[in-house]
Amino acid sequence: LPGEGVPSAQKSSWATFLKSIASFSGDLSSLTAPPFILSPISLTEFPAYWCERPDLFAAIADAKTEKDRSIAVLKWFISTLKGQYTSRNEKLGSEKKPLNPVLGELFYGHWPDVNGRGQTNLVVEQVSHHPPITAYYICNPSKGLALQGHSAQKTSFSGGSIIVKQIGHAILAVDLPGGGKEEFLITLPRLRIDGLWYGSPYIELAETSYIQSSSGWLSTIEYKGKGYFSGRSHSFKAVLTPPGSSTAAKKYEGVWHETSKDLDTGETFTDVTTPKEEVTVGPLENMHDFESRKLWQHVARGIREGDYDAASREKSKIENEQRQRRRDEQAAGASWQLLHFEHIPSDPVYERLAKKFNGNPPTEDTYVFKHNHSQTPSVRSVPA
Ligand code: CLR
Repeated sequence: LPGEGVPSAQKSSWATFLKSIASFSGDLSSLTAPPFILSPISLTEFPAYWCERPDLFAAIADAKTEKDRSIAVLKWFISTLKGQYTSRNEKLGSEKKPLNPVLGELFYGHWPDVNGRGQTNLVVEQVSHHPPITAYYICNPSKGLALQGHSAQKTSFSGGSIIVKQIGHAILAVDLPGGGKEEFLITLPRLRIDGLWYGSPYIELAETSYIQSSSGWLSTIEYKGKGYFSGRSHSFKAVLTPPGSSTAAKKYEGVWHETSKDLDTGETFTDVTTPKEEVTVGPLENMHDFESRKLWQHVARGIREGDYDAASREKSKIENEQRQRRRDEQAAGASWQLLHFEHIPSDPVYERLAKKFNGNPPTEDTYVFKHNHSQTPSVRSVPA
């Protein structure tokens, strides 16, 4: 039934919210939504989804050939999708509206070294507030792996769904045993947020995303939902093509939230029915004021405990403090300095790799991580 997932006291405010998104395109984060749809988690925590299968991430470094590394990257990438796009439904009952990070918000975490896979470190910084842009760096120094990316969204409304175009890309750099690096450009799929009418939103992926290796191997991943070629939600097909050829060397098919298989051998390719490993985060007492969980703690508590007046009071405090900061900066003729990332107008790695598969756009800006691998576990020195 329409509005089924909406608490009765919030039905009219949900209807108002839907009307406002229908007549709106751009930055959804600024729209006021009814309390039941609010998540106590900030968008700066989302990059952790990239590494909740740290073994699959580490396995990329153990592959021996260009082809096998491309297969390992594809396998790891597909295995992140369930966490990226369905975990709020599993944890919070439906897709929710995340907290909109403040400029300079930080999120640090790691996944411990288990069985020689090496420790993986995560650094996230909100590098823009208007529009919201989140930059991240994930590395496993002992395996010579580093993922750097940034994420923004352009939203529109169509046929009762929110369409989210992901802006940004990720580059995975793999140190090769004989020296040198192999690089992978990862583009991001389009999202459709369905179930709005019922008040229980969920994500479906659409269209195509790519993983282009500097070695020339290319993965093309096609996403479909219910009622398309497979009739199942969260379906995908992936083909891996060798350098300079469009003839598939490998084909995979399945559902990204459960399992998929290698179409030639029939063997299982991905299986995410086993538990994932959530990121380890240090204690709140040791956090700087700008670290996400500390910054939002009172808002998050209000949302979790259903005390929405407290949540909105605390949120206003943060927003007012931010506005004051911007005014002070302007008066001083200063601007906010990013801590871990540097903005560059055009990413040379993106440009070089996008050219190989006629990627669109041909160039993109990026946020480069300023430190090196070995610094990531201790980058928690934040200016006052
Ligand atoms: C952020 C980058 C991650 C993958 C990801 C998953 C869910 C997306 C999120 C990104 C961006 C913000 C998002 C969210 C789902 C809902 C939310 C689009 C792309 C919007 C802002 C909230 C809409 C409100 C409805 C739920 C009513 O790697």
